[in-house]
Amino acid sequence: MNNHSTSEYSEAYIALGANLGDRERSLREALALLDSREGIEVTRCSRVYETDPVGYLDQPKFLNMAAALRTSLEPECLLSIMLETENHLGRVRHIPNGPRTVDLDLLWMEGRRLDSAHLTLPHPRMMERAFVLFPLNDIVPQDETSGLRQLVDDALKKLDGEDGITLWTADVLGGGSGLSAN
Ligand code: PH2
Ligand code: MG
Ligand code: MG
Repeated sequence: MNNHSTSEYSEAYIALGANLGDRERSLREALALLDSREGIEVTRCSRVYETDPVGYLDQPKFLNMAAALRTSLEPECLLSIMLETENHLGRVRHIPNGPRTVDLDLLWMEGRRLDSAHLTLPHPRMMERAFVLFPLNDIVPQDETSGLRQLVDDALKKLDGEDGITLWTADVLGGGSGLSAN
């Protein structure tokens, strides 16, 4: 029985990016690894976009996507599992903002605000980046209650256009059947 209005679970939104190696496979594996962890369930995935690099320009194009997670973990704990997942998939940090097999960024957790040494929520730059906003726009429901829908709508209006972003695939997991047990 559970008559409480608050849940022990939160909905978290993450951004995924990859621009080295088999990019699509890295995204898929990152999602499967996250989903396999205790306290994390991947509930929705955006389409995948191919995007021109932003910031540090002399690097290959990215594949970017976003996912919604249902999690019982606190933000810092979720973040450390995301970093473990990056490391597991062979990410080596050479150049800040440079090429990577997979980059996982925690964007939003039900409007929670946090400013610690390792983590700032909401993610400070997410609303300026088309490669984050387009994927998010795919998966934030119209009736999302923590304010993210409104933020995404407002930010999309301020964007210059669709420069540097093309749709890569509508279904990175293949067949739309979700994540298979592994
Ligand atoms: N990530 C960065 C810097 N630049 N550009 C694109 N297109 N996609 C990214 O994911 C990306 C970037 C830092 O994490
Ligand atoms: Mg990033
Ligand atoms: Mg990152």
